[in-house]
Amino acid sequence: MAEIIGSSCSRVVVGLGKTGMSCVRYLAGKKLPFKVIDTRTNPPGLDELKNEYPDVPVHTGSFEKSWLLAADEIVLSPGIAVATPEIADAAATGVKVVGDIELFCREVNKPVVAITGSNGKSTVTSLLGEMAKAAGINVAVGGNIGVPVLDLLQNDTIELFVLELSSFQLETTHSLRATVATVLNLSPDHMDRYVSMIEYHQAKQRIYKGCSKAVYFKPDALTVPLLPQATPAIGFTSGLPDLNDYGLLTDSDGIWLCKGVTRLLNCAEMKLQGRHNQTNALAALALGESVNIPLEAMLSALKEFPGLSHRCQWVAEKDGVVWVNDSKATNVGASVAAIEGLGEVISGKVVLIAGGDGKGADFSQLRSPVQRYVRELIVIGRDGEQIAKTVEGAADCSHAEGLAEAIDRALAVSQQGDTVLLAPACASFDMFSSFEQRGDQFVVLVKEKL
Ligand code: UMA
Ligand code: ADP
Repeated sequence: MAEIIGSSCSRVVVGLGKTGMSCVRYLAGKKLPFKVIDTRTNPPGLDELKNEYPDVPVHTGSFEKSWLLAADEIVLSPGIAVATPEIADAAATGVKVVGDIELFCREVNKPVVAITGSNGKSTVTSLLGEMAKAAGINVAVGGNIGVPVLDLLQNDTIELFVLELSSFQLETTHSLRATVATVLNLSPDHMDRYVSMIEYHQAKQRIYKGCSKAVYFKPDALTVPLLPQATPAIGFTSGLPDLNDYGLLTDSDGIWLCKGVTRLLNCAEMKLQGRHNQTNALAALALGESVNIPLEAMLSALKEFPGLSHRCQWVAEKDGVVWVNDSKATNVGASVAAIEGLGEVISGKVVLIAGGDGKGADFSQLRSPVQRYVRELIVIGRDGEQIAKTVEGAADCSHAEGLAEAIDRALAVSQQGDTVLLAPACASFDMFSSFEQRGDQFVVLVKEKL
């Protein structure tokens, strides 16, 4: 390993987005030599790289194969798959392929909580960060949530790292050894990048490698850690828990978060809404317990945490109709959770706006919740038509050119007691720059039109 870490290692950073630039800053800060490649002709960090690090060799517009083949180590951004032919060819000749998380793992010497799953990652990551803060712990939160992990290392007073990790990041992570790791749930996502669910599952399972403790969602077999029996594990569930697990108890006075037979908090005291957020709260409690965050601080954070923007976010109410922005529902599982979570508690029905870039998904899981809870499905975007075909007959369906037209249609068909829900089950990239832009536009248009 010494030659991989030392300055004699020939290293190529591939990708100049947020991750690539954090790797550049990190390696330059350590005075380690490296080159940079980005396949885009004008990638985001190029000006900063040229201005701040003029001596670093850079190649843009394609993979410079000769650099890749001559490297000892490629530091690969998550947006580029390890299976990309140019990367795979280099790996086949013995070049090590790592990501920013692996560089972080080589350096970190404080407890690390590692969180993955198809949905709920950002919510659980932020919530756990808030729990740690409430306990007076100097915590750093980062990873796929938007702050590259190497940037977190600049502060040497941090006592605890809470990391959201995507399957893309896990593909290039080999020595995580988290203090506690979790796969929150697993449903199809990124099927344009993975050959099958088996490959996606394998990428997610990498989070458990070498962990001291695992937390998993008992009803979802794909989250069960494939680890030696000796590794301690805590389960959480949406039903009644076993003695040392976390779960939910429904009683005449509401739904309770429980550990074993002990009632911890009535869900009515939380601002987070929906069954999926109740299990997210349980996951955060189990993770927090694993890094010794006092229960009292965790419960006080749970009462205060308002949830994140674009995740089942209340936008407005008019004429008895509530408008909700769940633009972050970028896959089918997330959209189903939102439809069911809201559909179960409202007096009317859901008017659903869905569609966008489906990332190769199979939309058939939407059929049953649409049939049960949706008054009308309004489809938008590139794969809207495919969603409409898949759920045909389950509910009324209409097509809109864009968000503005979809909102007009929702205004026309919604009735008192209904909720109009933007939960696209798709990524946004066919029409918007990000899920945030899609959600922001929805919020602005709804406020204009009501
Ligand atoms: N790209 C190229 N050529 C290159 C390098 C990148 O075309 O040489 C393209 C990629 O295909 C991708 C885009 O550029 O479409 C961005 O990729 P990137 O690897 O440069 O991304 P970063 O800006 O570094 O952001 C990444 C994560 N992005 C991805 O995994 C695609 C961010 O998660 C993360 O917040 C950030 O690192 C900090 O850790 C975003 C995301 O969409 C929010 N993640 C996916 C998800 O949540 O579903 C996994
Ligand atoms: P991620 O970071 O994994 O994308 P978020 O916390 O940002 O997760 O939530 C994304 C979407 O997933 C939300 O809009 C919500 O509808 C849905 N969601 C959140 N938690 C869960 C869960 N535990 N199970 C299923 N869906 C969920």
